[in-house]
Amino acid sequence: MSEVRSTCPYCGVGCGVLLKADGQGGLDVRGDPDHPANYGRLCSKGSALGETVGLGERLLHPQIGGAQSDWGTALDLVAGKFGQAIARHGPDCVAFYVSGQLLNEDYYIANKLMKGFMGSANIDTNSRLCMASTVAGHKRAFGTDTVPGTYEDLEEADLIVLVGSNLAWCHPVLYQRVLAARKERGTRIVVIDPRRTASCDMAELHLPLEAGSDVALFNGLLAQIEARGVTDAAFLGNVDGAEEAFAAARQSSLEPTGLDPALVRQFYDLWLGTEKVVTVFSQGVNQSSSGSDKVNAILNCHLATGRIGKPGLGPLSVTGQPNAMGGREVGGLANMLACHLDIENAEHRTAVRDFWSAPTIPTQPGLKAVDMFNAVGAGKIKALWIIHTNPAVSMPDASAVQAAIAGCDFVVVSDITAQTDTARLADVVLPASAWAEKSGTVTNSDRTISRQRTVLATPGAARADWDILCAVGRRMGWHDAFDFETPAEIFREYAALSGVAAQFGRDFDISGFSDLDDAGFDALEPTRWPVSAARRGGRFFADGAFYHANGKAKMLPLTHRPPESRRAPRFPFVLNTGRLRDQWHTMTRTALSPRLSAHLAEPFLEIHPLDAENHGIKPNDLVSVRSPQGEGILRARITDAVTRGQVFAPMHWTGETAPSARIDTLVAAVTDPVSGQPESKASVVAVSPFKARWYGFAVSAQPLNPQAEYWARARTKSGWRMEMAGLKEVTDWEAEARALFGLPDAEVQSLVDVNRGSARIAFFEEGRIIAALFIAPEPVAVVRDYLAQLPGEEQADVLTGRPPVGRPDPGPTLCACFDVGVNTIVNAVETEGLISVDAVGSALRAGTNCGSCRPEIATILERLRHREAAE
Ligand SMILES: Nc1nc2c(c(=O)[nH]1)N[C@H]1C(S)=C(S)[C@@H](COP(=O)(O)OP(=O)(O)OC[C@H]3O[C@@H](n4cnc5c(=O)[nH]c(N)nc54)[C@H](O)[C@@H]3O)O[C@H]1N2
Ligand SMILES: Nc1nc2c(c(=O)[nH]1)N[C@H]1C(S)=C(S)[C@@H](COP(=O)(O)OP(=O)(O)OC[C@H]3O[C@@H](n4cnc5c(=O)[nH]c(N)nc54)[C@H](O)[C@@H]3O)O[C@H]1N2
Ligand code: SF4
Ligand SMILES: [Mo]
Repeated sequence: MSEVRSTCPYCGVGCGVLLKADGQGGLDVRGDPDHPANYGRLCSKGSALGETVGLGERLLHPQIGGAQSDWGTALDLVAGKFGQAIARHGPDCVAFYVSGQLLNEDYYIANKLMKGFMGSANIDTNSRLCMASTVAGHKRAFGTDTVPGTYEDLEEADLIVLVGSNLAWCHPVLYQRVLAARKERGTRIVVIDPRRTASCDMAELHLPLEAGSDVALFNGLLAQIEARGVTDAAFLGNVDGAEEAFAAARQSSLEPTGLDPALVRQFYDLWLGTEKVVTVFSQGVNQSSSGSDKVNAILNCHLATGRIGKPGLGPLSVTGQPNAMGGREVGGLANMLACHLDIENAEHRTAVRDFWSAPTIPTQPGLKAVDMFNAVGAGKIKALWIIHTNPAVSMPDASAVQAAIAGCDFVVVSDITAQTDTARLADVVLPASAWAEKSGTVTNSDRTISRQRTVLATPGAARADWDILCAVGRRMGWHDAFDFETPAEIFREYAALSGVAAQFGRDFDISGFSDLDDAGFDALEPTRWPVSAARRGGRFFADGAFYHANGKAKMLPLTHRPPESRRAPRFPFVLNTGRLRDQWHTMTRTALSPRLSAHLAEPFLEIHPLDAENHGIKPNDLVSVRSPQGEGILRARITDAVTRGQVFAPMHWTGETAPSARIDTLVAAVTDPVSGQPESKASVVAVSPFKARWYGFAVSAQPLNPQAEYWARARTKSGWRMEMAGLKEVTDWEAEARALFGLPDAEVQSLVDVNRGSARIAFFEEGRIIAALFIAPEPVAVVRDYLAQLPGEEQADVLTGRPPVGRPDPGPTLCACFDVGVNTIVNAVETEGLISVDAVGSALRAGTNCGSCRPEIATILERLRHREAAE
């Protein structure tokens, strides 16, 4: 079978992949050398895609009330319940909560069904938690939500400023492109982030600003732009509001940033002195109660200097999800219509309604995510359909969201697995086909539309998301409007609608695709919009033509506002949250890969050494974290990567993987007043040691059944590994272990010291280890990565908890592509005298495929160099 060209289903870089079914249910994956997003590169997550397509946890049939059902029954029920709710309580009593991971075709249909036919604008998306502040900021500045530049700008820039973006881990292929260009032209990198991240390793400067103070920092830059005369007077002729913006910037103080003024001056000098500057921004900007203002503070500086839309310069919002951008184009948010048309504009509404021959169209924006789940909790939403997202984990105040979903009259979830915190609460769970089975299009961060193509057969009764939505639309009586048989037909209709939008002067125009035939759709090459008779691709705004009614851009006068939640004696820390290199959101796919699970196998809380000391927290302790919303337990990671008063935790763990580490149960549901985007990065918490009676580490060939205050499990090549800790007194550890592993009769070896409270227990089948448990009264000291490999092996002396002499312990996996552990790298550096990342690559292959681990290898080299220097 030949390779199929498709697009990676994870981040908004939108890398092209070449896929080949391996005939055993898996996939061989490599980067598409011809795709303009990645030119053959892939990151660790993309490279491991083949490990995540197994059917072990797939949902294969519709479920009603937890029992298997069939499509006819399930679709009738869904259509009936939505229809009855609308008939009884009006259209605004129903809602869809969808996702930036839907394909354009799925998204277009969801939006059409809700806005044009059910008659409400209550369709919002997880992009509200992700891109909403950028959408609002773009619209306020440009009069349209359009990313001006392209990825090539990253290669042509002389200065790249990463604001609230951990590009090295979250958009790794773009980061690789930046590093490659840096080799050639010496591109300088500045990182603006309260936390020192992997993206700082190659940076000239890192500005660890106080959480939420970006407006103050960029106001300061704008004041300097004016003071030092770096403005572009001709360009400012196309910009309204400059005087007011400069005046506000002059009044602004740098104090809220908490930064060393000398460091700030260095940054300003670089920015002012470098024409070709790209300011990349992401969730450290968007996920804030002043998120929209942060975006405009950045855009102000680019507008004032005319540094926009030309090669190598401009603001660049990097999108998170594979189709975050497409969602903004199809009208996936509650406050917009498709194709950049506005819900508040009567002419736009009429045009869309006529185009769809729709019975209705809402005149008001619908509920934004946080308000939507509040309305669900208040009983105002009678029927809710959640598609391709896991809000019981990812929404702020997640326990309240969980309770709201559980209490709603009728909840439908479309997912590829029923084993998510959200699906477990649904009345109906519908089996969706997964990315490798689907066909359609996605739009990436630089407006490039790419195809996802089918490479695997859809298993069981699963169906594509657009197909499920259309089936419900038809059953509700709108046969013609939802009579689609292929994604190509939907794409053509969508493209034709964009032609209507273009008549209103909107920039999103792909009308050039409205008569693309099926073969053309199949063969569609990655294409940057617009695609119309008038223009194709390219950059926006260099010519000073904007999309406000008068054709100008707008600069905004801005004032710093601190995060809504304030530190107080009861809650002395700011809780920052974000992503890890090898996990994707709520882990339903990446956690299926042992390689990806090996990088960081347990949830954690980063805390500064002095704060840890003051709060009695020692390395490897568990910590109890409390906020006004909830509480959790995580592993302490003591590091000066965070500043004092700040703690950081990853967002990924769930009720399925580590129930006490669902970080959004701690996050306050505070939002930006303009965009409605939650402040996911600045809640307040208190932290104290969690004193368990016992601590445990387990490995097992089979899934485990833990019962403890704290547990976190991860997949390994040979099964599972798990950390545990509990308060319950246990007198018979062997019985406890048998229950945990579900092994009532297996052959056992054990070493139990009742007085000390320690136990080491291993189970065997035909001489092979099938499970082992290590218990101690303090955090267990065993060689975890070695033990994790043991299930299935014959190893007599497992109870020592460490490898026998002569068997090296590779340590935690650093290079996921070639499975190279930290210890292996340290050992090679020390014994072979390797001095560069490339030398490590030549010796061990580590870092030579996707490159995602290169920053971490650099850190190891740096650390060893320091140690040598100190010795
Ligand atoms: N590996 C991986 N990659 C991903 C994803 C994933 O789940 N895993 N998800 C994708 C998605 S949907 C998204 S949206 C993107 C997100 O990509 P990023 O935005 O790069 O990722 P985050 O880790 O959420 O946050 C970025 C940084 O913002 C910083 N920050 C916090 N508060 C502030 C502040 O007040 N000011 C500033 N300047 N910075 C602050 C945090 O310390 C953090 O390092 O990643 C995409 N890529
Ligand atoms: N504290 C904190 N919270 C955050 C963030 C943060 O930085 N900090 N970031 C926010 C951001 S930017 C984002 S984007 C969200 C992400 O949060 P979510 O969207 O909730 O997370 P995912 O795990 O991506 O959820 C996707 C779901 O879709 C399912 N799925 C996979 N493929 C398909 C398919 O083809 N069809 C269907 N129907 N379902 C499928 C998956 O199994 C999974 O259950 O989290 C937000 N929450
Ligand atoms: S950078 Fe990685 S996760 Fe993002 S699209 Fe490319 S391969 Fe996929
Ligand atoms: Mo996101």
